[in-house]
Amino acid sequence: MASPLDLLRAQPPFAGRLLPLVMGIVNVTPDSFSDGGKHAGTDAAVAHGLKLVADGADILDIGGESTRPGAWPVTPEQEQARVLPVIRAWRARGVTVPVSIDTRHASTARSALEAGADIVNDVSAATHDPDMLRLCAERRCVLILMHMKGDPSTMQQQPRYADVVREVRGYLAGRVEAALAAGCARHSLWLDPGFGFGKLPEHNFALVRCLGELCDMGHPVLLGVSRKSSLGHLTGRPVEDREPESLAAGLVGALKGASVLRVHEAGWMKRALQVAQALW
Ligand code: PMM
Repeated sequence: MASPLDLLRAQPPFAGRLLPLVMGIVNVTPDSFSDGGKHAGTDAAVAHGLKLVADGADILDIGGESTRPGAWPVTPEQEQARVLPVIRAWRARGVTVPVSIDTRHASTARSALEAGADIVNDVSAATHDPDMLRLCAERRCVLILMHMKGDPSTMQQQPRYADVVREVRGYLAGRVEAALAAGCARHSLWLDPGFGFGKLPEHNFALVRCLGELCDMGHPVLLGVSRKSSLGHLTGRPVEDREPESLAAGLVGALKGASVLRVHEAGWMKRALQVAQALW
């Protein structure tokens, strides 16, 4: 099984950096904003992950708690009951791609890593649970540190920034320092501007436009634009009809230097990247 870091290093060159990896999303939740309820049962979630891998996903990201604006938290127990059987089933069925656990709870991250996950994707940048950094340091796993202003229940209530790019960059630099102080290895920290998390469309677009400034921090940068409402804001399309928007935004992210694209339609993103790479 290739480690996430080996996968990143083995990517072909693209636009002055490397072609991004594609992370396919499996939300085992009744209420995620983009695909809520579609893969809420274990069997449906297992099957969806297998399809994403068959479509070419390089990584699977599984989450059991919705972080859509206004969402209320779930308990770690509820979250684990949703995600652990799915991760175990993927491994039992021979899935070899790295699995990322999208959680803010250290207990969920720990049990997911034991069940076969490799990466911790924490939308709170390990601020929600005081045990998260220590756990990731001990397990030497990749940790994704994402910027979010506030928390999901309040984050879209009039977010304000003087300079969003500077603020997000400064915040992520601080979280990198905290993770290093807790014993995490520098190369295992991936950064994410948190598209849609406590940001207006203009903030999200500025962060993609200036993604190079985050990439220059020396860590792989993950971008999650797929089906997000700022894209719908541009074209007026509802969430279930935003694939062209998602592919276009993903490609811009790739050209700006993203190392990982978190998407719902992994096969379509892979095909778009293949063409972009051939023509570039
Ligand atoms: N977006 C969502 C959930 N988890 N994790 C990271 N690292 N980055 C994101 O942009 C992100 C995330 C919400 O989107 P979804 O409901 O479509 O999964």
